[in-house]
Parts: sequence; structure tokens; C-alpha cells
Amino acid sequence: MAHLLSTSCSLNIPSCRKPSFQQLNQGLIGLPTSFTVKTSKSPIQTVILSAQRSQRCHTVYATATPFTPTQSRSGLHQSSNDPSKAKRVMIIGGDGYCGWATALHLSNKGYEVAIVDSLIRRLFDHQLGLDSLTPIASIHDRLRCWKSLTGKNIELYIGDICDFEFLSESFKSFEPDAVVHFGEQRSAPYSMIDRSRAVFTQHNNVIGTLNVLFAMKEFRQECHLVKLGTMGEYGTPNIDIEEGYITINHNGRTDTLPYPKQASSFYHLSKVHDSHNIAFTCKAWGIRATDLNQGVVYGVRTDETAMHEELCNRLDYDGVFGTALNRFCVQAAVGHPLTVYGKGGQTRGYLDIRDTVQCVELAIANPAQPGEFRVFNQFTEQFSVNQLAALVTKAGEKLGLDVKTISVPNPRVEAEEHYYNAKHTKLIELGLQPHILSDSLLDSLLNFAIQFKDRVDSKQIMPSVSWRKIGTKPKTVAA
Ligand code: NAD
Ligand code: USQ
Repeated sequence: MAHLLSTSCSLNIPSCRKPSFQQLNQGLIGLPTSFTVKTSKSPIQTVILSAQRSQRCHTVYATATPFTPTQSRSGLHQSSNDPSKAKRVMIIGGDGYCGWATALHLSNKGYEVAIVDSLIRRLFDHQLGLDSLTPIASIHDRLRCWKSLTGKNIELYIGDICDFEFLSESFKSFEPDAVVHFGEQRSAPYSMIDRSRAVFTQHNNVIGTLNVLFAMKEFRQECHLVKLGTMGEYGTPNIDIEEGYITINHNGRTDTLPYPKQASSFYHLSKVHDSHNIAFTCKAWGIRATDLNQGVVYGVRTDETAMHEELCNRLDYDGVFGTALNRFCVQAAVGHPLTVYGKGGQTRGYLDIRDTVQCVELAIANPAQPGEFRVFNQFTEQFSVNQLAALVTKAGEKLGLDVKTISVPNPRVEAEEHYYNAKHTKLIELGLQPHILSDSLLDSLLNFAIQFKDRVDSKQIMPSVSWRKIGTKPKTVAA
């Protein structure tokens, strides 16, 4: 499947050459729903490659209109090369849940932003028959809407970062000062559906990140990589989790070493491999990088996405891409019992999507040094699944909902009762002002879910992917 999308196309947003996009998109939707990783060129790839040959242009972008950057609190969102110019931030995965909110936030703050995205996330939904709770506009309509509301351009490069030629052209064209890398297959259940998705996940994530590292070395040595990792890299050890490194005394000697990793899905493992590759290239090539080990994100509205319905972010509630708290709110809204897996003592770090965008901004404004591999644990509070279910039940009852909880046999292999205490002070020290999960946020998320409840497909709610029964053969629907 990676090959089906290892393509890029050329479009100009202001001139609204929508048909080409629609053609591409329809083509993708029309692909067979079963797939294997192919080595030969797909028909779609052939069409696109010939289009590329005729245009010799691998990038899709809207020419940025020059604008005067607004001054940040610290004045640090300026290009290191020329302090009078706004910092240029490339957001890989900028059409996704975290990336879209971040792209708008940084654009609003006066950064020059480009989105790089293969749009493969939209394809996953089509292939598995899933949909966001919220209706989401096409990336082109989103960007046109943003431009018409704010006058700000966000450049757009559509292609797969596993295609190094495409990525190189994007780097040479946009010349980023910082790259925020969200562009991965990010669902643990998706990576555990079958062999094909496991291989795809690790190929897409590990090779994509390697390509970003090579592109930085080749074209933008000074550029700062802000890479989205995950708290799940650490697993659930029976000791406190530090931020990236732990000092160990062993047989009379002491060293500060990367914190042990115990990931529990092929997806989470891809993040561990990424972290190792990034750490190595920081040492070997002097790359500057920040690994943001993010917890589970909840919420949907940010200041910018709330500005217009066409800017609305996605909200996943299904058993493959939906995450715990978002799922529970949607379940409560439609009268489905909250799906606690196993004993429900699974504890994780959580954060509001408004804090995701804040954390990324802080990381960019305070870059790592050349050669530094910096690790921040990016979450604001810890909850067990049972605690989340209790909070949603209470908030739902206040809104007149009858909220029930069921214990679902755990489809995953994970500890259901365990110690969990993870440090998360570094972003606070840089100035993060957390949005704590409050009654009002739960109310607003629940009301959002109620507003769109007619769009919910209840058949997609129960988990359908088993860690133990992972298949070898490609499945055509969410198992
Ligand atoms: P998402 O699936 O909504 O967005 C990811 C985007 O990346 C999609 O638009 C997709 O099309 C794009 N993409 C994937 N592979 C690509 C490739 N090879 N080339 C170009 N574009 C590609 O995911 P999200 O929830 O926004 O997560 C973003 C990042 O944050 C991921 O790396 C994820 O691991 C991390 N993260 C997410 C959460 C969460 O709760 N959502 C929590 C912790 C960490
Ligand atoms: N869970 C339930 N019921 C549900 C859904 C989940 O009990 O209906 C449990 C899971 O078993 C797990 C916990 O809730 O113990 C969290 O699961 P999740 O689906 O909310 O999150 P996870 O699979 O860990 O993945 C999500 C994102 C991923 C990110 C990760 C951060 O999809 O991209 O890396 O959160 S972390 O969890 O810190 O690794």
C-alpha cells in the first residue's frame, strides 16, 4: 500500500484546480479495499508519475503571500538566518488531527507554515469504512477557508515522505527552519489488524522519519526536528518514568542512558525505532531534535478550528482510530455503554488538543542545540480508564444522559492494574499552561458529540482488532 501512495501531484491552490485533486481522490477511493504491499507501479502511480514528468514538479503549493509576522512573547519565532523573517515551519501530517490544529495555530501566531501530507489517513477511513464524527472539509477547502478568513497562506505539498524525491523537492522549495513531524500511521489497533498493516506501519513510520533525517542533513542542516513520539514507548514499568533518560548505577559505575522502552504494539514499536534513529543522527550528524513523547490526546476545538465549520477538526470514535476519552464521550452521547477494556486500571498520560498545539509551539520557539536529542514527556494529567469512565458518567448525567459502563474482554495485551508515575516537567518549565480536564471541557466535548450523534455508526464502536488473533492475510474491513 505504501507504493500506492508513494506519489505526489501538482496543484495550485489559489487557482482552484480542483478537478485534478478530485480525480486523484476518487481514484484512491475506488481502489480495492484489500491490499498488499506492492512492488510494481499501480495504475494510479503511473498516471501521477506521467503527470509529474510533464510538469517536473513534485510539490503542491500555494505561493505564500508575504505578511508581517506578529511578535511572539519571546520574539523567538523568527528565522535563525534572518531575524526579521518569520520562522518557516513544515508540518508533516498537517491534514491529521494534531497536525491540522497545529498548522492553524502556528499560522495564526505568525509563523510561515507549509503542510506536507499524503492524505493517506483519509484513505484508511475509506478502506475500513470509518468516518470522523465531525464532517471534515477537503484539505484544499480548509486552506482556502483559512486564507479567506485570515489572509494567511498555508503552503501545501501533497505526497508521501517515504518518497525521498518528493520530500527533497518539498525541503528545497519551502526551506524550513523547523519540521514538525506528525506524519505517521498512528493507530495501535490498525498496526495489529494483520501482517500487511503491521509491515505498512513500520515501513511508513520508520522509513518516513529516516527520509526526514536525510533531507535535513542534505538540505537544511540548521533545521530543528520536532518529532511526535509517544508515552507508549516506555510501557508501564514498575518505577517512575523519567523524561527520556535515566541515571543508572551499576556495579559501581554510573551513566545516564536512554530510558528503557517497552512498547506494546507494532505502532508503538515504530516510535521506538524512530527515537533510536533520531538519537543516532543527532550524534553522528549534529541534527537538532526534540522527541515529544505525547500522551493520549482528547478534545476537538482549538481557537482556530472553531473559527469556521470548514476548519473543523476530525474526531475519531471508532474501535481502530478512536482514543479512550474521545470514544467515551461519543459513546455516552449515543447511549452506548462505555467500553472499558479488561479491569480498566490501565493508566496513561492525557492532554487537551489545545495543549498539543501549545507544546509544539514551545518546542519550536526554544529549539534543541545542534547535536542534541531532547526528550519531553507531553501530557498534563494521568488517568486510568476506570477514572475516565467515571468522569464521563458524571458529566453525562448532568446533561441528562443515562451513561452505563461495560467491561469488554481486553483485545490488547497490556497490564490492567499497574504502577504509573511519569514525569512531565520540561514543557511546564518552558511555559506550558495546561488546560486541565474540567467539567466544562467534558460538557463541551459531550455537547459536541450530541450535536453530531446522527453521524455515528454504532457498529464501529466495539473493538474489532485482537492483539492475540492478529491475522496474516489482509482484511478488507475492520475485522
Ligand atoms: P492522524 O492520523 O490524524 O494524522 C496523521 C497524518 O499524517 C495524516 O493526515 C496522514 O495522512 C499523514 N501521513 C501519514 N503517513 C504519511 C506519509 N508517509 N507521508 C505524508 N503524510 C503521512 O494522527 P494524529 O492523531 O494527528 O497523530 C499525529 C502524530 O501524533 C502521530 O505521529 C501520532 O503517533 C502522534 N500522537 C498522537 C496521539 C493522539 O492521541 N492522537 C497521541 C500521541 C502521539
Ligand atoms: N481503552 C479502553 N477502552 C476503549 C479504548 C481504549 O479501555 O474504548 C484503553 C486501552 O486498552 C489502553 C488505553 O485505553 O489501555 C489507551 O488506549 P487509546 O486507544 O486511547 O490509546 P493508544 O492506543 O495508546 O494510542 C493513542 C494514539 C497513539 C498515541 C497514544 C499515546 O492513537 O497515536 O501514540 O495514544 S500513549 O497511549 O501514551 O502511548
